[in-house]
Amino acid sequence: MSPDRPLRIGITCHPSVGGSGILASELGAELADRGHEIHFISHAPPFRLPRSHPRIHFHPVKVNDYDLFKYPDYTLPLSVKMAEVSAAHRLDVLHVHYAVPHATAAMLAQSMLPPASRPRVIVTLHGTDVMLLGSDAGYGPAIRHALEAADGVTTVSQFLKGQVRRHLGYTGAVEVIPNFFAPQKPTRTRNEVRAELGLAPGEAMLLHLSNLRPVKRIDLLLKTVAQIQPRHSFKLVILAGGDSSALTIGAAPLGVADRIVIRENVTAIEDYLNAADLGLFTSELESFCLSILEAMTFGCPSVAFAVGGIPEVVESGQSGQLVPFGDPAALARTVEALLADPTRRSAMGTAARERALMLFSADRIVGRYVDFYRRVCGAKG
Ligand code: GMT
Repeated sequence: MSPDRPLRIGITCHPSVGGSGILASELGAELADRGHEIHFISHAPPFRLPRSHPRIHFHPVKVNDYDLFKYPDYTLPLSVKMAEVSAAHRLDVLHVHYAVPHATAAMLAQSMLPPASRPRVIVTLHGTDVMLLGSDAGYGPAIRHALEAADGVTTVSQFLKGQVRRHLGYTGAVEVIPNFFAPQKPTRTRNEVRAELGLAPGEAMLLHLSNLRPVKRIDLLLKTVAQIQPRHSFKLVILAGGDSSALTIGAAPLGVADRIVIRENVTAIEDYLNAADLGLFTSELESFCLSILEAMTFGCPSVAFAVGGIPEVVESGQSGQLVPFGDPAALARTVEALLADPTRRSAMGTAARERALMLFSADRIVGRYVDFYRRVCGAKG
């Protein structure tokens, strides 16, 4: 293969709001901007995928609703669609994000095709596919089998690479390619956004973005907010990728309902990132934490627990502040100290932005995926 020929790449991810789907969509968009032909294969168009781009195509997978099955099956129609798109568009690579069920479907698709027209399969592992499903006896062996059959495996942090061996016993090569963020321009000014959110002059804007799954420990987020003083110095804006009714219910008994503003399924996240003063995250585990990176890109440092791959993203004390897991009081004190010291917060924000651009921008990372694709294609072809 000529080293300059644009690649034909199939991408499959979970299209719902979640880090792996967001990363896969942004990677597809960036690859298309660099001249590669991108084919998304999924049951719905991924969240945040540009709606019209001449080199981005979407191939829907129809999910069955046969009475015969108690649970609808997605893996088989996905694999058939992957094989169909691979053959019709002569794909070089099928790049699947999140192992379950995509790695197995890609493996099946590959084996349905004649050897000469098989795309290379690359699996990017994102987090819970390893740390949760990898240790589930009903999934682990299937995930490991699919990784062994794949042509390339990547993880989004060094931490997650270690977890692949630990949870799955997979000992093959794993390439670490960190997440990246390619922000859009904000569509509104900082003041417009703060007015929309009802922030009073002088009130600091804390920001939390997540899908509110149990691993995000929203219980600890609310306990932290309940301990931040002075009480009227801030509001916490939560961009929720999903139903936030449990969050509202949990806020009332802690007396923090008036400190919290919730927005669900926001697409123009840049408007909010640009208006925020400090990120606040309470996950018990994260392979990376894309949301912290998104905030960093806008010069907004975060306070978080030092878990999983977060210390690879944030240098504590420089580009954000990390505290040991499980101590909301420590998080609250850290937030208070940074809210009280705008000079330090601003220096941290500058360091956060520089680090984000230096290590985790599209320009730094997308080329590493392209090099990896070409290496994997060259190695087999
Ligand atoms: O847990 C989530 O929020 C979703 C999950 C996913 O698969 O979409 O996120 C994982 O992938 C993100 C993108 O690589 C990482 O930034 C998150 O840290 C990771 N989540 C966990 O490891 C729990």
